[in-house]
Amino acid sequence: MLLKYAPGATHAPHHSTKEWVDRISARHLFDEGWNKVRERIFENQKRLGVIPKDTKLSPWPKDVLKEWDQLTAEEKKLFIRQVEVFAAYVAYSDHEIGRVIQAFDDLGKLDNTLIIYINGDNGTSAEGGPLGTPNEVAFFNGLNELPVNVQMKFYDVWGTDQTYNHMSAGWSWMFDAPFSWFKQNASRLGGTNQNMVVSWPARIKDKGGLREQFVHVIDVVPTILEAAGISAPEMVDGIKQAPIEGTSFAYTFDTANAKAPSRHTTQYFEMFGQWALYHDGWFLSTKVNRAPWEVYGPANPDPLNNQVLELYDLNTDFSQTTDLAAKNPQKVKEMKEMFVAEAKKYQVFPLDASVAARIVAPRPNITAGRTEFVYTRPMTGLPQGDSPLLLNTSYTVTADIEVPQGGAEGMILTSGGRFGGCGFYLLKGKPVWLWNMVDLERLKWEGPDEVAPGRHTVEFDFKYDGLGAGTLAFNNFSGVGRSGTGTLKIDGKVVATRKLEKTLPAILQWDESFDIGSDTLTGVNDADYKPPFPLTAKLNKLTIKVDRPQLSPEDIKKLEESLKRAADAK
Ligand SMILES: [Ca+2]
Repeated sequence: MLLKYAPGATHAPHHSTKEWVDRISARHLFDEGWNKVRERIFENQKRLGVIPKDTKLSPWPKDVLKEWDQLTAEEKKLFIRQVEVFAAYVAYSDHEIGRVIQAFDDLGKLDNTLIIYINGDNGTSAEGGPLGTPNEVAFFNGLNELPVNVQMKFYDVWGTDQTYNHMSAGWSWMFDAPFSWFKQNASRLGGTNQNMVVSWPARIKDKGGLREQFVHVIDVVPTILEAAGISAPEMVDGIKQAPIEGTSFAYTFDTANAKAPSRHTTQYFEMFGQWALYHDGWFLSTKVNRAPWEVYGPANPDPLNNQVLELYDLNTDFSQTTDLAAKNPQKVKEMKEMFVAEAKKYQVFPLDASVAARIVAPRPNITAGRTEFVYTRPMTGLPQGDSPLLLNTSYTVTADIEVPQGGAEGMILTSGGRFGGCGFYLLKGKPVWLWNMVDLERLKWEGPDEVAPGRHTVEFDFKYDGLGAGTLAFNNFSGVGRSGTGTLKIDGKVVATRKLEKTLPAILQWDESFDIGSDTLTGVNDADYKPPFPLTAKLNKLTIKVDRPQLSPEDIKKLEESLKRAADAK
């Protein structure tokens, strides 16, 4: 029997229960701040023997993150709340994992059960930015430093369904001790090095033993196969399988092999154009050139070569603190060639250092090449990727409805939800178009009168002012998130007009769907209605026309010139 238990924890949003948050808060674990607590974690790691005694604690990144003593009282209060909610989430999920293991014990099966416990697949995430955020959807729309006074409005509901919360990156750096940097930084051990616990009482006799062999997460499957005494299938349902690429670490189970050399000798790492190569204890790494919260702005145009390369000897330098590249230029050259070979072998090329531009870039889907979408009946649950995207474009949404005697209410069309999205609905009979600007502001167009009984056309038209997502191909963000003017009409007559100075540039709340005739999960405006908010008028037809901006030859010329200037400046 194989069980893979993978909770959402501790990915953002950090959602625990009040019981766990109260339990953690009562312990005041973080009151001394991230610098002091980090030093304590480091001392504990040495005391427990999980890091070598001579490990150096990587320095605090003063140019990127403030030291705790530099913070205001309000910042400290907010950040402690953020980390207590995160810690409650960790403790809560750890408790639930304990229940799963207990269930095997209750069955009398624990002795002959192999348990592999990995509490992350990367370092701690820093996508909350230096200040944390009550809403990660805001982060992915470029609002990566929400002022503390804005965040304090969410203090009491932090970690509940009213927030899509993440913590300050100061805590993330702390949790990655003794290493530096975070998830996304594939060239730093703070972005990749995780502890792992393996238990199998019937087979592993070295209870409490420590192992330091280099092991990668891709080694888990070969280890399970070896433990179970089976080999990977060559064919599944008539389809030839790709080879398993990891190396079993079952040899480390034997006490005699406690100090055996690692059998996994070479491994590449890459994410968003930051890369590294491990080989026999040596570690070639690109110098970090972008903090994980810096997702907008031009990307490194040549992530393979436009890098500062650093070299570490992890045999003697556990925490990647002493750069030996200048002393070993030949080794650097050889390892870069080895990275290129590994990257070719495992389909890593082409390297792409862009982040936000990749989020915005259209994926192959059913909407490709279409400009008009007609829906003839209510439906829910359409993934946003298969629905017309209304960002960075002009569009017209037209609903042909029949209002019964006594009037109607309910959702005509919605996409996204509480943390960012749009809605087109009848509220106490009046038509409303609403843009939820990542839960910080709600921009509303509302007709002054109820739509009378009978057949009507309700329409929302938006004229976008920017050049659109086409500028991203030139490493240029000027086309997205720009202004535009929305007009709400009933039977062709204008009832509300409003100009937006800015629009959402990247993404709606990603775990909500595109719904017609009702609203699933969260609503875009809790003040107006509660989902599912079914439409009580009859929907004859809903038409969405999208008029995406096209770059003119002059626009393209200008963008090419600015791209060339940027490249020359490097
Ligand atoms: Ca919804």
